[in-house]
This record gives sequence, C-alpha cells and structure tokens, in this order.
Amino acid sequence: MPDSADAATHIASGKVRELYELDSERLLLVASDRISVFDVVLPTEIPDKGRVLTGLSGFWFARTRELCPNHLLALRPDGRSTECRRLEMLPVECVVRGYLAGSGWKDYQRTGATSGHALPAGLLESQQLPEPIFTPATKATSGHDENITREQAATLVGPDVLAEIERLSIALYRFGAEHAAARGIILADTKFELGRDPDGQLVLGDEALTPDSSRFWPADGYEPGRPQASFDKQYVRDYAEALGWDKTHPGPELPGEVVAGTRARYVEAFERITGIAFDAYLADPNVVRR
Ligand code: PZK
Repeated sequence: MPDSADAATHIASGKVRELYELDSERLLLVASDRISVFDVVLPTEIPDKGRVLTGLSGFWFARTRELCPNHLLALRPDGRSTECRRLEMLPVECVVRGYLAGSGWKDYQRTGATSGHALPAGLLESQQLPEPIFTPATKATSGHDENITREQAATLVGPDVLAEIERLSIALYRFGAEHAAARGIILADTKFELGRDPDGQLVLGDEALTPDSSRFWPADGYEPGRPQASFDKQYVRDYAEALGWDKTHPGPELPGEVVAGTRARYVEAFERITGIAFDAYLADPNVVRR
C-alpha cells in the first residue's frame, strides 16, 4: 500500500489503480505505474506514469470546473494520489468519439452506424467525424466495456439524465480536444465517469482526459485510412508485437530502452498539454491546479 493511503481502507482495484476510503465522504484514488497493453498488465512498470496521469487529470479538473463540477479535493504530495468526493457513480460510461477508431470503427464497418448515430458513408479508419458523438457503454461482466444503445442508456439512467450527461460529455470532450490540438495532440476519443454528489448534482469523477481514458495520437503523422500510432504506448506495442507475443497473460518484460522511451512519451504528453515542467509537478503537484 502506498504511504499516502496509510490508515485508509482499500475498497477497489482497477487494472492500474487502487481506490481507498478515507472517510464516509472522501475517497483516495491512487494511480500506479503499471501499464496495460492489449488489455494485459505488463510485469514491468513505467516510472512516474501514475504521476503523469494524476497530474493531467488534476489539470483538466481545474480547467473544466465551470463546464462540469468534479470530485477533486486535493492532490497528495506523492503526485499519484487524488483525494476526491465520494459519489454515487452512474451505471453508464460516457464515451465521446471525435474520430473513428476502436469499437466505433468496428461498429461502423459492420453497420454504418455506432450507438445509433447514423454516419456518412465512406468514412475511413481514424477519420475525424463531422461532429463528436456520444456512444455510451457499460462495464460488461467480462470487465470489458460494451457499447450500448441510447435506449439502453435511457433505461439505466432515465432520459433526462441521459440528455444531461451527453451534453456535459460532449462539452468536456470539445474543451479537451481543442486544447490538445493546439499542442499537437489529437484526442481521438475519451471516456468520462459521472456520478451524483449528496445533493444530487452530476459530478465528473474518476480520471479525465488522460491517455489511459482516451486515445491520444500525435498530430504529426496523422493520416486517415489506417490505425494511428498511440502517443504514449506505441513503443510498447511495437516491441510486444515484434516479439510475437500472442497478447494473452502474461505479457512480456520490457527492456530498459522501451521503458525509458515510454516514460519520456508520458512526460512529453504532460508537458505539452499542461505547459508545465514535469519537475515542477514533482516538486508540488498542485501547480497543475493554478
Ligand atoms: C469510483 N471507481 C473506478 C477507480 C478502482 C476503481 N469519486 C468516486 N466516488 C465513488 N466511486 C468512485 C469514485 C471515483 N473516482 C471509481 N469505482 C468507484 C475505480 C480506481 C480504482 F479500483
């Protein structure tokens, strides 16, 4: 357990994060340095990856609070732990897609639509959509996200809440994508998790607009008609594929140069997006909130 979670009760584990209870109203979200590729957590960690993701989320939370209130209370001095308000999370994952990738591209190829959004014919893989679209999902029993229809989402949260989380999600995505684009990063798609505070207000929780909750592509070299390089994980994917790994557990150990190159890409994403030196974040994580 991280020092910062001393005396806190562990309540959940994600693939690369841990969640602790601080008291009845507050949780501690701790981002590890674990990395998952092709849905498998590798045995080798990427130093500071958890700090980069925590700092990026803190940066976005500070800058989007007028668009949507969020759960952030404080960033701990370790740079990887977020104290947050405990929410009643909604059973719907709020995915926004600005580009056609992943399951959005798969659904489009099969049906010409994704989550009920009829799309123009002839779109290419990775192509920008005419407008960002909201494509809700749920955590399936497999632990994997599964796209659901608007009707299914409306059944889960009600039509009024669905309309509101769609509006909030698209506004947050547009803000993030515009900011990232100005810094040479395409935010292809992203997933938000919203919940309700004790007053019943909708609040943004979890991590937000990070490379683990989004597809970040370098704008440099972007070309529709093929899959795009991942800003953060491409060295790891290339290395793992070159090994002939079959993408099942356990994943391969990473050599030092792949670790160093990948860490550098995470730090570069942090510095490009925030405009803040990563060393300044390490010295005081709350620099991202000012
Ligand atoms: C919450 N998760 C996902 C994250 C895990 C699991 N503010 C909140 N209030 C209530 N619940 C959550 C949050 C947040 N964030 C988030 N599950 C519940 C998750 C990290 C590690 F194991």
